[in-house]
Amino acid sequence: MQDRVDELIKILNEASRNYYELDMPTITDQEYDDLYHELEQLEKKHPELIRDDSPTKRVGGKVIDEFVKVTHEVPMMSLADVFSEQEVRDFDERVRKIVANPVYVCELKIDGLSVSLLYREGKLVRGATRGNGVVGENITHNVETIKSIPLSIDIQEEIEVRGEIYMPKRSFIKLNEERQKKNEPLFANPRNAAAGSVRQLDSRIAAKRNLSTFIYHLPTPENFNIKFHHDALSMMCNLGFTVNPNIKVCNNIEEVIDYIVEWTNKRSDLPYEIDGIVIKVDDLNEQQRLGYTARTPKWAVAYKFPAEEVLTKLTNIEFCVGRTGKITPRADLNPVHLAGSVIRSVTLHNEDYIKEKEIMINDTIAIHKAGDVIPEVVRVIKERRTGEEVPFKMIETCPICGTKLVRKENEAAYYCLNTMCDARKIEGLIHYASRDTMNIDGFGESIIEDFYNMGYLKRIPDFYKLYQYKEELKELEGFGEKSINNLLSSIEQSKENSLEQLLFALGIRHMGKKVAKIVASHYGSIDNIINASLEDIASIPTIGDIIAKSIREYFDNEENMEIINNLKELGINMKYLKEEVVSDESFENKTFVLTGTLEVLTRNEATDMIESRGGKVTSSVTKKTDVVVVGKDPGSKYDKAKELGITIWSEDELKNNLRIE
Ligand code: 3BD
Repeated sequence: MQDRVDELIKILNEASRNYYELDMPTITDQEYDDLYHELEQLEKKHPELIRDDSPTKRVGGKVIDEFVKVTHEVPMMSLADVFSEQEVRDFDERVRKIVANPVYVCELKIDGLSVSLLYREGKLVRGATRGNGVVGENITHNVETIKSIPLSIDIQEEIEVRGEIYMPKRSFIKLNEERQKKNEPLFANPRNAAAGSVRQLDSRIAAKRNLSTFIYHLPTPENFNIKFHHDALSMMCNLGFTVNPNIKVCNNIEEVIDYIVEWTNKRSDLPYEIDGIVIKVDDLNEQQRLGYTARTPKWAVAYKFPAEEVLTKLTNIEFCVGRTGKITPRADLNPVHLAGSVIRSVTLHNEDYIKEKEIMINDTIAIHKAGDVIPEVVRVIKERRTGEEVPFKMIETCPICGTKLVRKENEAAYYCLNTMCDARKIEGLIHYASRDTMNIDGFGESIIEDFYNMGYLKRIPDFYKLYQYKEELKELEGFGEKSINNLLSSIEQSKENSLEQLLFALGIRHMGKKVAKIVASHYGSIDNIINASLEDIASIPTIGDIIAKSIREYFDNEENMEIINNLKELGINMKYLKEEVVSDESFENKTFVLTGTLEVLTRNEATDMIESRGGKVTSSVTKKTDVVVVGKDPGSKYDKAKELGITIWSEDELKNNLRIE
């Protein structure tokens, strides 16, 4: 029996190494599954035969209560970033001041998240995130599910290795497709998807996510008599870790530059994302001589790629009518691949934007992804003009209802002011159902448009009468009993939403998510708002005159009041439901200070989220401060925090701790 178990473990582990590390599958998925199943059955009957390195131990099911902090014996450093060939040469100059003829190792900079793996007596005993470099979090339960990480290695001494956990591009696309189908929020990029997977308490999630690793650092080479970084990489590879095969030992900076050029061009062919090249001095003695700054080694830099950019032809400019009647020009493009997706159109914002960028129809334009998500026009390639270009002309009437458009004072945008315009009504209904408002699952934009055009859904209250047409809807293409039931039940569910969601959903001018929250919590119920005077509304802190006026106007309008009364009759909740504070160890009763510019979150958002988890945000750093969150260009608060030895988080770390993508 033991023999068969041993044999199965050997075959399965080898197959998975061939598949994940060498990219050369040796058995089919079906064969793998069958052998795996056989092993599972044997282990179930004879638990005494279960070995530590059995592949069945990788698929987790354990749920742990919270992340335990771990202190990195050797701190995990940061890397200094450089952005141009010149800065790479400058780095070489600095190195040469200390060592005569440096040899460099170039590595692809994997866009994932750093991990530390600790082995004792040949067994994986701890996996940890980088955290702030000194203190990370214990993620052993998730790390154990990653197939490219060996659970046991052939070395008895304690050894730590470090590397990057990443999600392959294809797995990321597949994951997002699945999430889209389930109407779950999408991950912005593979790195966030990997980070989101690893920071799950339930290891079954990470186990399903197809994560992989590349190992690139041995923090204690002296223990293994290693003299060169490239030898450390070979040793780790021989131990069974996955080391990226595309490393290069370079004898001078010209070879380094060649490597950078080569991979800048080949980067999109890789099955995983890289965001730059890491350049390291190979000789560990020389590394010692070069030393460290407070946060980074002086013997390494990261060359960061410029944001990806592609050229394509702008074939037409169309106009979209928004919920508020705002007209937005949108460019149709010849479809192109850009940073992992196919781009067919890009927003041109408004007339001024098009004029400023001198965009003409049929132009060749360069596009990139702003913040790596939303495509944006970078510039027109005027050298490519052929004479076939057509100047842009702003339309004067609404493309849907034909009403004359107006340009408001001090605004770049034109508006269709016809409140009966079909486009505006459809957009208003889409807004009502969307995630940030009433969050009615299963209602894609095109479904709402179809229902509108078929007459089932003309006004907001109609959502709650759709059940009357259940039989008709079931017959529509793309629908069935099940999807209609799901849709109707999420419509029902939306009746229980809190007042701020409804306020935002109604489409009151200037009523955004934050204002809705403030107004809802101030008044508690919609009746109190309806009965409030203009002055009373305007006296709420942070609510300005313009917003107050627009709220008053909305509720003074008869048609709007009819909608409200209809919704009331239909049983929609119109009271503010106090949010429960989610208790969260990292935030509860802790005092935070934000300094510097945050790039993704606004200050208010960060404050809200910290507070909703039981934390407090204050403005000055004192001994009582628990965490200082440092954005771009931080001021003296950052220095003070370092001086006082207070925990410092980057914006990324804040987001990780908040578990947001
Ligand atoms: C990679 C540091 C040193 C050991 C410090 C030289 C900053 C993320 O492929 N080498 C690599 C990669 C990352 C590295 C080092 N080599 N540090 C490396 C790295 N091939 N991505 N990083 N890191 C890892 C970081 N992470 C989060 C926040 C701040 N810094």
